[in-house]
Amino acid sequence: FNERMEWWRKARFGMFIHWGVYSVPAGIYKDKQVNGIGEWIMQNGQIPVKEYEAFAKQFNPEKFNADAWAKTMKEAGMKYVVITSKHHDGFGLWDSKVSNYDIVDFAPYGKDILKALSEACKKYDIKFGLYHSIMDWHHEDAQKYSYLKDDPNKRENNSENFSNYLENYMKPQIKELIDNYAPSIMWFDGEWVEEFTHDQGKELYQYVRSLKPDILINNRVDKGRQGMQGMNKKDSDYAGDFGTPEQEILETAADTDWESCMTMNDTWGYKKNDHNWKSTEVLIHNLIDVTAKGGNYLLNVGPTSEGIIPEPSVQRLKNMGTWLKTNGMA
Ligand code: FUL
Repeated sequence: FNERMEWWRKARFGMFIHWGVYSVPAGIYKDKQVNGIGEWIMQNGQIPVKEYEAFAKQFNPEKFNADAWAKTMKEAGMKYVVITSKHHDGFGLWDSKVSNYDIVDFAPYGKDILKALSEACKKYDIKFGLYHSIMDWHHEDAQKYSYLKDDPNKRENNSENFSNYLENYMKPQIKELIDNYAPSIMWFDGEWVEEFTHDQGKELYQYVRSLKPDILINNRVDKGRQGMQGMNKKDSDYAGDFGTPEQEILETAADTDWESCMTMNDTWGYKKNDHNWKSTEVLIHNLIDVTAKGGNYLLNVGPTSEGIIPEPSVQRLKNMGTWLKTNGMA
């Protein structure tokens, strides 16, 4: 365990990327602002699957430049990246063979984003990780019929269907991801859905590890695992290599590995009208605070549907990199 955690413990600073179809509406549905975080617009705006798919049909990030993104990470002093292979909306950023709901088969762009980014990261010596949602609002055996409050087809949570989704859709997708991009990290989320069980979580952890023995897996692979839940050493029945406090920094050092993920404004996925940026000073302070307590800092960017990391984020990352260099830390 210590051996496979070694690079990660030294890494300290990584980039989180929330990117997907939600960057098209960018916080606005039917001319109205939808409250809440941008990548949740499908549920928060109660957008029917068909209408959301229409946004996917417009997702065409022509300005995406994988090399420039990896360079931005490098210059910021970041050592790894975790990007959304699939968020709760179910849309994939790679060419999946078990689904056509992805960037290559469903969107006009038609190019494999994960392939381009993983290759660029290799060039800049940045470790590549994937965020993958267990909850899925698009798959009919997952939450498709339960995320809308008044869906006419609504059905009670159904563990039989859900296992079908897990075994015949999610696991094959994860296998594709590991086979194709050899990620260093699998970062799961959405594990709180009713249908998903603790046993399935433990099994999923073992499955991923069997595919790539040295991969790192966050605690949210298992049931009810927000923040540091289950990271207490006594909970050894729980799966997961590191805890994931979200938008918070632990009060004191922990005796287990942890990573604090945080937004630079108030959303993970891009929202046109969110301009509430943290200052560079605050971000540097957070990085120092987290690392002083033995954690890693996973700082988020939410690129636009054109494929651009918002300028205020790029500026702050540049400033952080300069500060780290000036102070002999990068
Ligand atoms: C949460 C998700 O629901 C958010 O959309 C985001 O991805 C955050 C990092 O984790 O659980």
